[in-house]
Amino acid sequence: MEDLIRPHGGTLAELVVPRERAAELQAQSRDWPSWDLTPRQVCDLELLMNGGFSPLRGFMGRRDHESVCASMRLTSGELWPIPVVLDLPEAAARNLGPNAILALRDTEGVMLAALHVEEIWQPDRTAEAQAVYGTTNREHPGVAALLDRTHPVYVGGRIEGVTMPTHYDFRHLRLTPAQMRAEFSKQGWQRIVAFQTRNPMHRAHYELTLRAAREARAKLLIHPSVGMTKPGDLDHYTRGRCYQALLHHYPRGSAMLAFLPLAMRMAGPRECLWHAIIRKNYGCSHFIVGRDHAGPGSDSSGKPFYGPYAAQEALKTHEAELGIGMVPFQMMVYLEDSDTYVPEDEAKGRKSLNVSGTELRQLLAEGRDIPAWFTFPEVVKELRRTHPPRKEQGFTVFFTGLSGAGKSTIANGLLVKLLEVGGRPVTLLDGDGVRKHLSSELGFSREHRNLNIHRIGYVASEITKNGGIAICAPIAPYDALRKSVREMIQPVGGFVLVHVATPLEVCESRDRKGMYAKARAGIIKEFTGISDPYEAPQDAEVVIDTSVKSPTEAAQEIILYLEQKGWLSGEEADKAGPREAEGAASTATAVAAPSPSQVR
Ligand code: PPS
Repeated sequence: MEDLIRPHGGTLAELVVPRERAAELQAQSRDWPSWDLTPRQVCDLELLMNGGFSPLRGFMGRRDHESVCASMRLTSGELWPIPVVLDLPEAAARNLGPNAILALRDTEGVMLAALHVEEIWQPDRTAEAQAVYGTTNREHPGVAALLDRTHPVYVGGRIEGVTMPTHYDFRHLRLTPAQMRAEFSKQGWQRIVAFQTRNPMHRAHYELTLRAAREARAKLLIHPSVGMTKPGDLDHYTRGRCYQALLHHYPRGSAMLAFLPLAMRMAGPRECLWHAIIRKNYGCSHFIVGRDHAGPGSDSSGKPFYGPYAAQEALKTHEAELGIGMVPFQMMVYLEDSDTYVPEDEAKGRKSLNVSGTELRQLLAEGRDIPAWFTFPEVVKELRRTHPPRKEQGFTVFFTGLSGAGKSTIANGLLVKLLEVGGRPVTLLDGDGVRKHLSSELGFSREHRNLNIHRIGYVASEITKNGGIAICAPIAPYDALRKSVREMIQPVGGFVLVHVATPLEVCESRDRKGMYAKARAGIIKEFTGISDPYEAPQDAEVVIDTSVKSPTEAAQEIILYLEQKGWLSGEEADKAGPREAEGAASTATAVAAPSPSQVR
């Protein structure tokens, strides 16, 4: 083990205490204040405890924090580019006296560590954002997390680790720095080049890592971050399966795979230094730095947050001090004429091919072929399992509109058509049905309506996530809540907002339930459209006015929209009815609202 690179600061700072001390801390913790860690904090604590963050021995105090922000150094002089701090809400911090010990617990309440509180202070998070990320623009995911999702008080102090966070998945890949070092020694590996990634790996990554290992005359450690990565990234379960599949392509005995429980900050150059330090702690002598390493891309004006090779420059500056060798790499592109991958510089003037992340998602969504030169068949197979084509994914059709606008009638028509098509389970969450079964205690204040819509959105997102079709038909008068439902559902499947925009006069003249008359008479308070607001959506995918369109036509229009966007196949849309909207305009007829029911 002596032959491996030494950890940052000289020794591995593993913070888990012996069993007897852990039992003592656990017994004493009954009298201590405690804090349930956020997912990000659990990641940071894990790397503190396992020595991945050596030489840190706890969450940073104020002077270290300020020094790291200003000069990328701890007060001890060691290079350290990213703050590792414990943020708490004011109320939780208020309970902490000087010399307090705080029990740090996971989300299930298991005590992971004791924090010996040394300092409590209110940081200037805007200044921190500027220093660490070089911007205060919230389009940067690290800045948004810091300014909007970080608590206002920081608490610094020494950690005594009680037990490591539990992981039930990929356990054999979750090696600590000491375990990784032991594994390297066992295999007789001394020169090891680490590859950091938050994405699935394709042929370009494979070629790049092979070349890097050859150049550095080193073995390869594929070391993906599986803590928190950039919002919207592919989940680590799928990535894990892809990496495992890819591993078999490397020459025997030349590559290993392990998971790094890192909560990434996407801080570009600073993050690159941090990644290198962490890999040094894991025993790696070299580190691959590609184009725009750990960068979040560009802002809304198209300006990149960091230069494409700023991270390489940053590590170059500190390479000698850190003692870890950088293996810089340009983007690899595919040359069709020679069927090879080369760095982009070498491809100048020749026809090169690439598939961007967006293009790949599009190919998967449409169920189209993914070129063999781009990735390996096993990787494609894994990606297809997670990204089935749209016609096999779940989706939600969310109706909104005034009472009596015809939402339930169209929703029922759509339900029946989709059941006729078959293939996916369909659930109708009708306004009245939901009020009866999910929200019976709620009234019609803004707060209660929002709660009601949130519940509907949650249920619909679960149905969608699991490949079903949810049809929701509440009034949903507030734009912000409709948007938050969209945000909940879109990452897990389709979301189609249908505005049933039948004019108020028509709804009132129908007055199927006699409610408008009561609302006018003041018997029903806060009635939408009469004594309560309705914010018409500007982002509806389909707009239907039932004073000029029959419910059958309306349902058919939605079916055609779903087909056009790929959520239903052409064959399914054909089964659902004629392509030409039929029938003359008619007034919607009432259909009794069924209870939320799932029908296959
Ligand atoms: S909301 O705002 O989305 O939570 O409303 P929703 O749950 O869809 O309302 C369901 C039905 O409640 C009846 N109702 C009222 N609507 C609006 N305002 C008030 N104050 C009210 N009181 C009762 C109304 O009939 C809604 O059903 P639909 O099917 O829309 O007519």
